[in-house]
Amino acid sequence: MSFRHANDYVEDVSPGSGALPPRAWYAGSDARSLSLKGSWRFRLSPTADAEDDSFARTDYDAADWADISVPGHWVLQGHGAPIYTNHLYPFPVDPPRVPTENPTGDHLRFFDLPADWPAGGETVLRFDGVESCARIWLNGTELGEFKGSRLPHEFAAGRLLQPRGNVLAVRVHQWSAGSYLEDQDQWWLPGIFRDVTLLHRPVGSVPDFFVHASYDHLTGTGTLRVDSGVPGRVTVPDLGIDVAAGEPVTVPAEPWTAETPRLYDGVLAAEGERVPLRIGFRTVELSDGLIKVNGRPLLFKGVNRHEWHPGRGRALDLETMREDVLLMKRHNINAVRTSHYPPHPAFLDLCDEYGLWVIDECDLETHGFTEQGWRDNPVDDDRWTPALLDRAARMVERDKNHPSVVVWSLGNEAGTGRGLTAMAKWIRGRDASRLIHYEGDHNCRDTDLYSRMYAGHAEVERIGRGLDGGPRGRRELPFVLCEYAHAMGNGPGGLADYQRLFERHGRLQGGFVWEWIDHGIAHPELGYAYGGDFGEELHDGNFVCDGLLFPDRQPSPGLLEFKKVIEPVSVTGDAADGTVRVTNKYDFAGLSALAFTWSYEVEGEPVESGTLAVPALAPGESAEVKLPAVPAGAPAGESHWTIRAVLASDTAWAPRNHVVAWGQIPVSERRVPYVAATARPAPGDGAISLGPAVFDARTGALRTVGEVPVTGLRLDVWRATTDNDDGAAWQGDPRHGLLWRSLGLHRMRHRVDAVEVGEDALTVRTRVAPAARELGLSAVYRWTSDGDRLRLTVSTCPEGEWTVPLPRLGIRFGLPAADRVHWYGGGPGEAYPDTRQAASVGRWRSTVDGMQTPYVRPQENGARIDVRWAELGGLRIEGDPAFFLTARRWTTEQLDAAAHRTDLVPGAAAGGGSTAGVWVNLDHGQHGIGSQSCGPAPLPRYRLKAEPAEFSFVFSTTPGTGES
Ligand code: IPT
Repeated sequence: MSFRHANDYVEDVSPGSGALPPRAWYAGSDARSLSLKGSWRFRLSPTADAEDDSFARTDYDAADWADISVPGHWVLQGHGAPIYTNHLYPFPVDPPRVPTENPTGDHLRFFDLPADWPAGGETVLRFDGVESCARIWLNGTELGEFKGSRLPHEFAAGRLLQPRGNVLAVRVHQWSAGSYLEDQDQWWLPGIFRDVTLLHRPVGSVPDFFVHASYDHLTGTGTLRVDSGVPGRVTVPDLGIDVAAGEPVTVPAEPWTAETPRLYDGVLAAEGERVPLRIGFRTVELSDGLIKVNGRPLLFKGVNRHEWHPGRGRALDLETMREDVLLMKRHNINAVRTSHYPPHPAFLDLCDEYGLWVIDECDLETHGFTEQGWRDNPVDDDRWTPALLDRAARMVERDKNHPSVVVWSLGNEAGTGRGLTAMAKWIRGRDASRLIHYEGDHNCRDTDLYSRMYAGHAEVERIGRGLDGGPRGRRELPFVLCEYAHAMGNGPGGLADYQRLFERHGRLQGGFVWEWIDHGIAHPELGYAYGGDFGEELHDGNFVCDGLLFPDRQPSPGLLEFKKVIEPVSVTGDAADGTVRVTNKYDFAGLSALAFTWSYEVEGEPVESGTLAVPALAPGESAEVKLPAVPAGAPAGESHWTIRAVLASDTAWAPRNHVVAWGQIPVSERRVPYVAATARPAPGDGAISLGPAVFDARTGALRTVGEVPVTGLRLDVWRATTDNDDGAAWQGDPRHGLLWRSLGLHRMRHRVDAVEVGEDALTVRTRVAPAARELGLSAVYRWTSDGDRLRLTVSTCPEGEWTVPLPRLGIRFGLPAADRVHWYGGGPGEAYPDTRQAASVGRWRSTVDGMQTPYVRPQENGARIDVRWAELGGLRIEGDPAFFLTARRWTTEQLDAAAHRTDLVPGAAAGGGSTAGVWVNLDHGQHGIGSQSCGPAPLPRYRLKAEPAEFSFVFSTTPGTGES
C-alpha cells in the first residue's frame, strides 16, 4: 500500500503551481501596494510531513509562536542553525527526494488593508525570495506553492482579501527538489528572505512591459520601443518623445554605459496605471569576435557578488545594496556578475543608476553531482527542464528592462546538458538584445562568450593569443574569466599580471574577481563564524570567507590592490626627461571628470604640489605631459613625483578629490646608511658590549640596544600560512604551505656554532634547521658599530636539497612594548611581492594594532613593503636594502594556531618565559601570495627561492620613553 502526503509538492521536480506568469519587476507605479515586511509569527518543525495545515485557518491560535522578522532567515534568528558547504549537498543525493528531517517554518502574518485600498481590479501577492520552497494560504484558502528561491512569484489574491483580519500563512521547507538546483557555494539559509508585497492591479493596468532602447553610435541616436500588453502612451520629456506603446521612435540621445550611466526618465501610461521608466539607450553585440557596446569593445573589471550581510544573511536592505554599489564605484570596479542567482531587484536599479555592467545569473547550480561524475544531473534530465525554463523565464522577465544587464548567465557549475540548451534557446527567443553566458559550456554550444574560471596566467595568455585551439565556434569568441583571483584570506596575488594580459590581448575582455564579500556570520564569541562553527556534520570551513570586503564591508587590502590594478588612467614616466605619460584607459569616457595633481616628495614628505594640465584624451589615447621643474630649495634625499587623478567635482558615488588613479615616478635614489665599524666589542661579566648594544657572551644573543631590551633576535623563515599558501584540497602540487609544514619549517631549531669576538665585529655563526631533516640554512650574524648605531649583517646560505621556496627570509625579535609605528617606505597598507601595486612610497604612521589585517581566519598579514626605515618601541631601524616590516602583539606561532580573530589575545606573546609584548619581523624577502586557495600558485618570479642572501639593518634608539 502506498499513500501520498499532502506535502508531495516538496519533492516534485515541477516549479510549482498556482503562480501567475512572470513579468517585469518595477519598484513603483501609481498603483497601490502594501508591504508585508515586519514581524510575523513563526513556528519551526523538524520535518515537513505535518499533515496539519490547520495553522492556515483564520481562527488558528498562534499565541505561543515565536516572532520572526520578514524578510529574514530563521536560522539567523535563533531557530536552528546555518550550514555551509561549498559543493556537497548536505543531504543524501537521491533526486528529487529530500530527507525526512526537513526543517519547516510555518509563518503567519495578520493584516488589514488600508482603509482606502481600491475596490476594483485585482490584487496580487508577490514573494521576491523564499528559500527553498513555500506553500501559501490566504484566509484559509491555498494559493499555491513554488520553488526557485531567488526568483519572484506572484499569486492572484484579490478574491480572498477582506478589509480587515486577513491571515497569510506561509509554510517554508528548508529542503525541496529545488534544493538540487541551488547548490551554490554559500550558507544554506532557509526563510522568507526578500520582500512580501501586496500589489493592487487596477483595471486597465499594465500586465507586463518590455523597454527596447538601443543606441546607434554612427548616428548618435537612440531608438525606443516600449511593448506593453495593453494600449498605452510612452513619454520621455527630455527627448520630446510621446508615442504609443509598441511604436518605435528614433531621436538624438546620449548613450548609457557603465562609465556614463545616462538614464532618461519616462512614463508608460495605460488606462489604469502609470509606470515610471528609467531608460538607458545602449546596444550590446558580438562583432569581430568581441563583446561591443555602442560599437566599442569593453573590458570587464568585475567582481562576483553574492548577497551578504553578516547579521541578516541574504536578506539585504536597500542601504546595504547601495553601499555595495558605492564601494564598487569607488574602487574602479565596472562590472558585477550576480553570482549565482538574480539579486534583489533593487540592486539592478542601482546598477542602472550608478553605472555597472551586469551579468545577471540564473538561480541554478547542481555542483554536487560532480561527486558522482554528473550522473543524474538535473540539467540533463528532461523531467527537470520545465523547472529550468521556469527559472530562466522568471529571471529574464523580471530583469529585462535594466540597461545595466548586458549578459544573461544560465547558472553556475551545473555540468552540461539539454536543459541548459533549452534555457539558452528560450532566452534567445525572448530577448535577442543581450548575450548569453555559461561557464560550464567549454565548447560554447549555447553561449556567446568563451568563459572560464581560475585559469592561470599562462593559459589566459595562450587564449589571448588565440593559441588555445578548441572547436571553431569557440575560437571566434571573446574570452572572459567569470571567476579569477580567489580573494580568500591574504590575497589575491597576481592581479596586475592578469590585468596586463587583459590589456594586451583584445580577445581577453576582462574578468570577475571571486568574490566581493566574505560571508562571515557575526558571532558573539568568534567574531565572525564560518563553516563548522555551527556544528555542521559536513562543511567547508572558511572557504566561505573569500571576499574583497570583510564581512563588515571594510575593504581588505585585496580590494585596494584591485582598485589600483584596474585604475582607468595610467601615469607612467621617467623623471629623467621631465615628462609623464598619461593614458586614458576608460572604454567610453573622456577624462573631463578628472583633475590631475602633482606632488614632489623628498623622503616621503611632500615639498610642493600643484595641478597638472592633461589634454582631453579619448578612450585609449595617451599623451606625454611635461612635469614642472624640481622645486627650488628642495632638500636632498630620495625623491619622487606623485601624480594623482582625482574627481574634479562631486559625483553620485564619491566626492570631489576622490583619488581615482595615481602614479609615482622616482627622481633621485636613496642613499643606504653607512656605519663605520669603529667601536670594539668589549667582553665582560657574561656579556659583550658593542656600541649601544649588549649581547649574551655565551649565545651571542642581543640583549639590549640602549635602554631597549630585545629578545629572541634570530633568523626567521616561517609565516603563519595563508589560505593561498595552503591551497585548496583539489589543487595539484606544489601546495607550498603543506610542503613547508611537512618539512618542519614551522619548528626550526637554531644551533649556535660560534660566538667570535673580533677587532671590530662580533660574529655569531649558527645553523637553522628542522628536526628529522638534513636540510637547513647557515646563518651568520655580524654585528658592528660606530659607537651610536649598531649594524647587523645577516649572511645566510641554504644547505642540503631545497626544492621548495621559503615562506619568508629575515629576522624576528621581541620588544617589551610598542604602540605607534612610523615608517618611510611602501604603505599605507600591507603588500607582498605580487600584491604590491597599491603601496606607494611615503611617510606613514600607524599603530601595532592598526598594522594588523583582520582576516576572518587569522594568517600571515600586515607586512609593509620596501621600508627604508621604521621607528617603533624606542628603536629606529634602517634597512640595507629596504625590507618588509611586520609587528604584532603575538608570535607567528600564535597567529598560525588561531582559528578566529578572537583567538588572538594581546600580551599572550610573553609565553616561553619571554618578556616581549610585541614581535617584529624585518624581512629581506617574502614568498608571493598567489591565489591557490582556488586558482594558480604565485608566478615563478614571485617565489622566494632558497639561495644565498645577505642583508643588513642598522639599529639605534629614538629619544623619548621607548615610544617613537
Ligand atoms: C567556483 C564556484 O563557481 C564558486 O561558487 C566558488 O565556489 C568558487 O569556485 C570558490 O570559492 S567552483 C571552483 C571550485 C572551480
